[in-house]
Amino acid sequence: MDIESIAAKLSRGERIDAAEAKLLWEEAPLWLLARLATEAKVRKSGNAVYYNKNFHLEPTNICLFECRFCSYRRRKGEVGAWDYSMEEILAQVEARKDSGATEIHIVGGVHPEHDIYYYAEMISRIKAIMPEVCVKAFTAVELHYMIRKAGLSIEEGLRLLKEAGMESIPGGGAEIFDEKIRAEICPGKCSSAEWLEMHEKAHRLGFDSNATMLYGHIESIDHRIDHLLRLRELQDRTGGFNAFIPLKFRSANNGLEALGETSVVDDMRTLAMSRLILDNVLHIKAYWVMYGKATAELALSFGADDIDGTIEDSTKIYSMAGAADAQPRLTIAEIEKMCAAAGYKAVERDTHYNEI
Ligand code: V47
Ligand code: SF4
Repeated sequence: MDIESIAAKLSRGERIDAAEAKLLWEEAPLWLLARLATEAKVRKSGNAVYYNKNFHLEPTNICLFECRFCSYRRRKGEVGAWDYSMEEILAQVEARKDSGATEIHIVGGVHPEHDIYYYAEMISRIKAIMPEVCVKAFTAVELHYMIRKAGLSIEEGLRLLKEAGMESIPGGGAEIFDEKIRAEICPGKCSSAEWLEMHEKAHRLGFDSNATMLYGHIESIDHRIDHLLRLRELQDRTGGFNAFIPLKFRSANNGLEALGETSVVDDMRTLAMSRLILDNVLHIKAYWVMYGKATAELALSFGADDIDGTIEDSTKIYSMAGAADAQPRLTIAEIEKMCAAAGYKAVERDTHYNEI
């Protein structure tokens, strides 16, 4: 096994195993990863780079977990905590109902008192205001907690939310699947097996979803490869993942601050290797709110074919962890310019990647 033969295999569209991925990840020159990832991207999405018009709702940052990488969570009553009422959330939707958004992404802390019936009501009242919008809501971690708390089976809980109008599940909460690393960075949170089970059951009930990986903290390349292979294995069985999103650990204001942040070169290698290992996932998202605009543009030469949303990315997860823009905004003209500079065409999509 050498780099040249692995590269030839990838160019023929063949799958690589863990050992081949490790050699490539650790030793291939950067230009080769860019070339191979670009070939794989073009096979899947031609000259398109996707974006969508969405906005975020973050009902609360009160959370009963204490993930060490999180800059966002607060205890009830602590300075910086928020917990919007139902009426306040609906007012946020009302204010943006004519914005042209096709997606609302709802995510937040795991609040000990808000239950699944409260969130089902929230979704159905949002849909009454914006009937056409796609609600992409709750990480597997939030879902796992609210469904178990209600004493429901996973299927019963997911069906309840589906009937309320939820269509898709975001990719958060995956972190790193390796059990030892997971126990170090986010003890007590739903396990890797439970995260994967939630997505598998959701796919079987007709939801589609995304998957993420939090990298650049205490994990090794082997842990990243293991994470990607567990996703590839599930995708082989269900085909329900739309996109994979590598999430770069941002170090400000959290329990892992002393680690600092990984390099942009590591970001590019991680994007390219995600594209090459996940041969059965159509889209790789370079989430510009986390990378910043310049790095997101660079990512388009390393296999990414999606840059997520526009309109107003009101998420506070990244600004509170030190990402560059406190009020992130990207106009459509900027997106078009960014994609053209990378040699691609910006294409608007909905949550399910139908072109608009
Ligand atoms: O699970 C928290 C991550 C995730 C930090 O599905 C951090 O379209 C870096 O999953 N540094 C939530 N990352 C956000 C998320 C997401 C974002 C955009 C699009 C989609 C999608 C999903 O944020 C958490 C965690 O992995 N996170 N703190 C931090 N300091
Ligand atoms: Fe809570 Fe999510 Fe932060 Fe973990 S990452 S502490 S689950 S808000």
